Amino acid sequence: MAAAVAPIRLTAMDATPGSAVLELYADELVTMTAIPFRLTIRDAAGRPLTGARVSCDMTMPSMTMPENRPKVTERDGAYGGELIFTCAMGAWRIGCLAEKTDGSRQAMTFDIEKVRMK
Ligand SMILES: [Cu+2]
Repeated sequence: MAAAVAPIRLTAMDATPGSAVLELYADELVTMTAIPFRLTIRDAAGRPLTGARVSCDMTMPSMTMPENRPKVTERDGAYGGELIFTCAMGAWRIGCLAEKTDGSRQAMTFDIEKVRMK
């Protein structure tokens, strides 16, 4: 299903370049549409991080929004699910947190400039 679309690829600004990549499977980001996503996290050696507990929190820096936490499932060495942007009145921020099997945590922040109203 999602593989047919070339994803929009976002890099976490607070992670080592290339170590956290969020792919959104959509031609264009529009509101009120379930958009499949895939988060790939790599260690220093470039290996995909597996076995972590990953959660994501979608917020808008410019306003208070209702809680928006997509369900995240690990599959094929990445973490994915579907997310929905509920507002087109500004930038979005997707904050993801990986709790690794060794107990350490990695935070990753992805910024999205704008989403079009459907
Ligand atoms: Cu909003």
